[in-house]
Amino acid sequence: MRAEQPQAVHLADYRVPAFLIDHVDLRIELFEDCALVHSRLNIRRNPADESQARDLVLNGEELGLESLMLDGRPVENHRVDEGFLTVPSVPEHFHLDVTTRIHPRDNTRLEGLYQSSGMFCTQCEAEGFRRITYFPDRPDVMACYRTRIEADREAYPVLLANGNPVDWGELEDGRHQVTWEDPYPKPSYLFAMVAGDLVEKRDEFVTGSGRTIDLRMYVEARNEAKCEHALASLKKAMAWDEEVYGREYDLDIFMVVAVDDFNMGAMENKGLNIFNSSCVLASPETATDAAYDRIESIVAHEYFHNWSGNRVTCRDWFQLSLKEGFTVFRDNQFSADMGSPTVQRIDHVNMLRTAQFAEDAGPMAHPVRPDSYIEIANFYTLTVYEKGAEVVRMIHTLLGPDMFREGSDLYFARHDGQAVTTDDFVRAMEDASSRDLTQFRRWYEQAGTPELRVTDAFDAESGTYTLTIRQSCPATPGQSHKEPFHIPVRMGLIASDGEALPLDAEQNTETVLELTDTEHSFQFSGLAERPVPSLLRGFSAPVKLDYSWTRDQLMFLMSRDPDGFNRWDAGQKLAVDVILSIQQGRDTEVDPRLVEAYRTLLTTPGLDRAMVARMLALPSTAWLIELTDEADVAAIDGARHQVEQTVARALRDELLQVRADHHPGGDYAFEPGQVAARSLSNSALALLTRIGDDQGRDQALAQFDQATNMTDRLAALKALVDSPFSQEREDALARFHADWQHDPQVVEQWFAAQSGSPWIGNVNRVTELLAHPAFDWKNPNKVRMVIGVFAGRNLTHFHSPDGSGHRFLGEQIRRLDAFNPQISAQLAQPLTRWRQYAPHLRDSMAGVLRELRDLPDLSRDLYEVVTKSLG
Ligand code: 0A1
Ligand code: ZN
Repeated sequence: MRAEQPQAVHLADYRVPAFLIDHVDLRIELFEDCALVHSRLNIRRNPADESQARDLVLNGEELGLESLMLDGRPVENHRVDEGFLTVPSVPEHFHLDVTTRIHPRDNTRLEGLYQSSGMFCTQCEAEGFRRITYFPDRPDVMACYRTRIEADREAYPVLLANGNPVDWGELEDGRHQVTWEDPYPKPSYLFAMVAGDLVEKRDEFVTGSGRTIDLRMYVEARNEAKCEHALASLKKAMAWDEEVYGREYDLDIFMVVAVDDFNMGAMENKGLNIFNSSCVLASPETATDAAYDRIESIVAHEYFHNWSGNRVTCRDWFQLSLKEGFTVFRDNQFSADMGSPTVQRIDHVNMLRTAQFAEDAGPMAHPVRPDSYIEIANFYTLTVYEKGAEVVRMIHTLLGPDMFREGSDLYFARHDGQAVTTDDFVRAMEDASSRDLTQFRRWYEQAGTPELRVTDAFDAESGTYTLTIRQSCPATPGQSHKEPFHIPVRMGLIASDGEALPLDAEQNTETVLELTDTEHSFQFSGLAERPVPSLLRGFSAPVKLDYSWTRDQLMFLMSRDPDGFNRWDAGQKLAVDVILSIQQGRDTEVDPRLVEAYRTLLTTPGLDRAMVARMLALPSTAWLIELTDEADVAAIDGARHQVEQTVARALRDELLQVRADHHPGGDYAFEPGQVAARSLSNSALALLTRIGDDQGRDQALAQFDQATNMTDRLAALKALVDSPFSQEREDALARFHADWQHDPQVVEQWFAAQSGSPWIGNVNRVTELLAHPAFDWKNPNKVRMVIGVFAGRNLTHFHSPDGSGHRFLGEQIRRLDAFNPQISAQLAQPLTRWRQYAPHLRDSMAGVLRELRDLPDLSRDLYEVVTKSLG
């Protein structure tokens, strides 16, 4: 057990800062074994602070204090306690000069200033700046920064910080300096600097108002050929934000840097975005379509933060969804506009429903705006990001696109340069639209996934159809009772001939029902027959919906629902019902209607191939677990496997035809038509190899040999890995590694193809991977690709009935926690869901959590996850 228990921070305790900082002047001297950080802070008392505190209290972690002067005179009565520097009885206005010594080379937490592959870089969100210098490290203290970086010229020719470069030059001893100035006030979490031997790729973007912005990407020389896609994505995002939100970029330079060691995906530092290499670098030979897609949306996400996050930022970390929920919504809209909106929505909802719903149903459930936290790094969650984005989407649905745009214009105009709350965001939406969102605000305050129970009745005589919807929401930690939510349910009614029925006097065939009470009834009249309801179109609210469609109705909706999302969802519901009926012994055979529905999909000409690929994918094991009480993973997997085998065997000819119709060739382009064709063809290949089909195997081997892009090559590799062809699989893995061992990002894919494989990724295999020379404990991507993928995606082996997968994870978490607590806490997530599982799994997961809890030297990050989940 930890010696002292970390304390929680509560939203209710928020107080305005006692002191404000107008200007920060930094001089950072970089050396091989340490860095000296000289900071001059212009400080004044905050007139809004009622406490009239006399003492200045600054945050600081693991800093060597070298000198401290107030208005030019050494301070002698200061105190340094764990985490704080206190300067007693300071004047109204003053400047403080602080010099700290830090050790970036030994910084394995990757928070603050650290070294990665020989370069220096920073990560300050949420509380990393306090590991660089003493500062009021909270987002509502916004200041203008001037940053001078000094380093050896040969080893670190590139020196970057936020803003525009204003001065540079040679220094003694082969050193040089570059000085940057950022004119926009910002919180410390947006500070960034980089020093390294990097190549620069340049591009430019002309804004709507005619300013030319210098775009620069900085990467290690070996990655020079992997910048094009990110730069193209950036330009698209810049144009899109002008067009859709009226937001122009505001500095003269926008820089993107790729680093290999990074705890998260990327970071939106003002004018100097820093990316995990895996989220920004791509070439057709090394990155898959999925990676291209992810890069496009992450580049856009970070860029969009320039307004939703940087110009208007968060008052405190409880408001994190103010910037994250809104920015994820914006990047989802952007991705929808760049490709197929329906496919984008399906992929997004699929992730939300499996992972976020599980979080919301577990011991770590928290509102989109949490009330308390122990370690804020643990609150960069799917709830804050993804559910937060769904909440913004619902506002968009309720207001309509035009009012929503007026609301966002008002929000940006009203709060530019401020640190604000989610409530300020909602108020701007209300003020612009004159809609009352009082009840809607509960989405920010109440945790848990609401459940809608829908029943209906048809009165043939009067032709009236009545839908009755009851809402409820399960208890979550600290919230036993929930008030009803304001829920938009987009829907339509369909006649037996497939016609979309008019719902009102204006003959609209689609409407948004607004639920505000616990129970609501809605009537539709003038109907000749009982319609089939199509509910929650486009997944208009993050809820679970229960209505007893028959299997025939689901098949009907799969082909006839005008809403593409609901066509997919009907297929998922049908497949879930078929799989769970087998698992629960209600059926012994796979319902032939499922096979026929898939056959229709494969043989109907003209369907969007990307949609067909999505519709053919059986519901994931994770989603089936989410739908089951006391989930017995092996039994669920067994049933799913039986259905998959039956479907693939029955459709062998059609799958081969799909393969025959696909003629790869020509140059790779990340373009919707090509992406869709590859995705369907590779889905067919995977099904064929999984049933051990010889022709499938030959095609996989040929594709593996001949593919000129990574999408097809990796798909062929995975098809062989997840198949009974053991010799071919091991040969392909060996060749893939031999071909790509020089490229860390491809090696990461090679790791994941094994650790995530339900066929081969058992504890023995994953243990072997940890011992592989390419595995590196200090590199979060490698750790995620081996341990994270095993525990998060390979549920078959992670939940091995003997508990070996759980114990394996516990051991690795323990090891990692000693040097990178953010990563150890992230990896512990799968264990937190223990209550969802069958008793034998539950006991073994909780046992591992208890062992972790009892460790004497547990980090705060892991302590919070472990104690709350056992809680
Ligand atoms: N704000 C970044 C991601 C990010 C999240 C948490 C971090 O540290 C705890 C760091 C970065 C984004 O949304 O892209
Ligand atoms: Zn973000």
